[in-house]
Amino acid sequence: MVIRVRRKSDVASSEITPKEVYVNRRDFLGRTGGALAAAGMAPLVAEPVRPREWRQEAHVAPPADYGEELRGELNPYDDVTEYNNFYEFGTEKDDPYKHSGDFEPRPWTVEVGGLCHNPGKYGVEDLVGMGEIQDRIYRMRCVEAWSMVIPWRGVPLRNIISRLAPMTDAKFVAFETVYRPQQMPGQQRNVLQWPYVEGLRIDEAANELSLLATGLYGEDLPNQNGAPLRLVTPWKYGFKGIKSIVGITFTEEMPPTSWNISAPHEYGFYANVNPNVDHPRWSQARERYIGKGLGRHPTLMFNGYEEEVGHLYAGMDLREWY
Ligand SMILES: Nc1nc2c(c(=O)[nH]1)N[C@H]1C(S)=C(S)[C@@H](COP(=O)(O)O)O[C@H]1N2
Ligand SMILES: [Mo]
Repeated sequence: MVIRVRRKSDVASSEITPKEVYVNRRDFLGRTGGALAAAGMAPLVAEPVRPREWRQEAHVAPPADYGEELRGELNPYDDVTEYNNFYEFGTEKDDPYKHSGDFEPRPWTVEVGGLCHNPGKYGVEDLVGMGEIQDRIYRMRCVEAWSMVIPWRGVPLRNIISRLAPMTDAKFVAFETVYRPQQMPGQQRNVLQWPYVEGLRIDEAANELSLLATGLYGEDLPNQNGAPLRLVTPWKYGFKGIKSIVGITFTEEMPPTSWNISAPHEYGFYANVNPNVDHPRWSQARERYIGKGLGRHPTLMFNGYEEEVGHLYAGMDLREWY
């Protein structure tokens, strides 16, 4: 199949960002951010940075206009890295932060297979090298009705897919998380079926918004956020964003997905953010902004990214395909 790849900008963000800004940020985050966070002190980046400012500094691809009401501030680094879902490290929100320290994200190999012309085992650097690293600020919405605004760094998934060259029969792409119960204590319990698996329709994967993330806040991904490589699809509930990916497989049939296996009538394959279709046990009409008080705010269709992705679902009954 032919996937239209948008013309890439020729310059990496590190080259067009004023050097002082870039170096200071990297330097600070790299050397002191973690230490300060570990000491229980807020790192400097906790200073709210408005997406617009970040965009100018880092020349990120403009995210969707998610509207005044939802144009929140960037969540500070410690929200993004200490309030997580990553059941491989436990089911509490601070478990991944507390228990992922022994996880070794390098060296790392991703096995690509199924219906594609370029299967094989790829080092993570080789896979990521198939596209252009970009910084992108996305609003993220968890199925549990909370949200954050996160500055990701990564490669458009469409770049990688076009290089892997799916065959015409391939309709879906399946992803698999690493299975390492020795380093991932949560995998020693049967809260989910391991390894965690997810999938996208190929046209969803090739959408401009889909990102294979390698970092956040301009730094490599912390273990708790899915190092060294994880999926980011901001118009879908967070559980589609599978972490620590070791497998990418092109398939003709819709692949199984972890939360759908676990509770099929609660979690569908598509998992598009939809304020009009409630979870069987709670409403999806509103959400809590993490770190911004107790108020609830309206959830937007496709999490505010309808303009970018609405066409993918034209004619589909989104109650049936939840
Ligand atoms: N392998 C794996 N990937 C996962 C999960 C998980 O438990 N295991 N949790 C998902 C859920 S429910 C959410 S909301 C996001 C959270 O990503 P973040 O912690 O980087 O914000 O990761 C998703 N990816
Ligand atoms: Mo989630």
